[in-house]
Amino acid sequence: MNLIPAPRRIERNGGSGPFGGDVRTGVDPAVGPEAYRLVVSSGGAEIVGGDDAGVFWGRQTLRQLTGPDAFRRAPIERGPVTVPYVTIEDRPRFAWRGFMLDVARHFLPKDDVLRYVDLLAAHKLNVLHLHLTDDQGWRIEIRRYPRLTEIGAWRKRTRMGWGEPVLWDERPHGGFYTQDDLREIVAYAAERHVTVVPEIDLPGHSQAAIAAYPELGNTDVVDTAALEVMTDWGINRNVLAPTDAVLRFYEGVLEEVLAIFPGQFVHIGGDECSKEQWRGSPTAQARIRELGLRDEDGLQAWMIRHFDRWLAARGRRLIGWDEILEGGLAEGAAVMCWRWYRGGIAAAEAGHSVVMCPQQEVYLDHVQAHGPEEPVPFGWVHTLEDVYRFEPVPPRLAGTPHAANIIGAQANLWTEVVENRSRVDYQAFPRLVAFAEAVWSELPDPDERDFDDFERRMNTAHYARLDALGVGYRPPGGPRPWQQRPGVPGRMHGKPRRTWRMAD
Ligand code: TNX
Repeated sequence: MNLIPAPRRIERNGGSGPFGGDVRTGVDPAVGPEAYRLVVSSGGAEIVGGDDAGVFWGRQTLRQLTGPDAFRRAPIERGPVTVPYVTIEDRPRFAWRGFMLDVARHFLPKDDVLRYVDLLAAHKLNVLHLHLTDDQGWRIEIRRYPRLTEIGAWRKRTRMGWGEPVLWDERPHGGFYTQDDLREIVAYAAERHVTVVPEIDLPGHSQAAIAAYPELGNTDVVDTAALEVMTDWGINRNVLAPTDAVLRFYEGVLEEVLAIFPGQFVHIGGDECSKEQWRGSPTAQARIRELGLRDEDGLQAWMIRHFDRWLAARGRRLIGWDEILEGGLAEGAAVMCWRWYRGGIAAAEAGHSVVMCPQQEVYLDHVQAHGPEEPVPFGWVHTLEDVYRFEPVPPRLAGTPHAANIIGAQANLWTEVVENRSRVDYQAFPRLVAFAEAVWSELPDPDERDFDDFERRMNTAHYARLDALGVGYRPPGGPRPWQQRPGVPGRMHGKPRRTWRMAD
């Protein structure tokens, strides 16, 4: 059977027969969260889920059993569908099975986001993390601060690729989601048991906000009124000022965010905050002294802790990139570990929930094969097989009580070199399929995993499902001519990347 992600237990009841679409469903909490039992027989299909999500995942499995055409948007006339008679018992390994889309570097229209919700659901992935703000664009309507999108959602031009020669796409770029668009995305996702996690990145990655409201920046060291929405890539010096006015401003932003996104977690970024301006800013230095902090890192930690408490007081939980660990975190806050495994291990050992998304393993903006024909090659090479062998629980935590703090994992797709839906498809697929199996299925240790079997299931069924879905994946033989970007430079990282054994 060619199911992906592989279910925990399959029993063949012998034979197969036509399927007329008869599905009976029920919920029995004893089955467990997100778990299901699917029985297919000559009498039709029966799905008992531990909850509504379990029933829904059971339906996704049944859909795969009925063949690739089930993934088209409407039935095509091809005669009766034959299904194997089976009993399947299945449940996810992790509660957080996520995918991050960076809609800040390149805006992705609402319709494309909704389509990704469908693609995640078909693979039993259940978290869509939207990276909504960055130096290069602010993508969420905030009614009390209209300039965030009037100014912050648009940039004059865009750096093409990330290396030499320096090339520009001279067309202005931008876009944003209205609050109603986002409510629609949240509701559409909820119908498919996908939670949308919004990210408002602070105090770094904030130049688009500063371009809109110059008083948010370090006005005593730079002329922030002259700043524009950033047009190229990399870690940026222009960060938020550590003032009360800035805290109040972002509380205002987050109040509107909370009203749109009902989920437990709110992501406040916290990554890659340059300390250069704070070192030179009399205002920042006075703040450090006044708060009795050691240095600029303490200042960043103080800002993060402020929002940690602010969110907790409103019944939500903060999640942020692993830099937020550096100043000590309140109970309840969660960490997204992107720099190797170290931060995730420390956070899990300190009792925090951790989502593993190491860039050395599951960054889908990174290139997926060697070779000159790969479009705008960036990062390390993560092949389909590498992603299939991704293990969220590092060896040092395996078998310890801290392992339970690894609540899941996430594949991240940054979009500096990924400018539209077809490039997103190319980077995400097929690797997101391997990721889905790594976070749903109970797989052995990385080196023991049967990648040949996974590849067989891809070749005999899953590429046909992706074709039916209209996904512009990277074919196993390499990019099609129109998927290449000759002449647009990338930026490859140097070090080798197989890391899971080096995790601690
Ligand atoms: C690091 S991951 C970043 C992003 C970049 C990405 C490129 C993280 C928290 N920060 O801002 O887009 O690398 O791979």
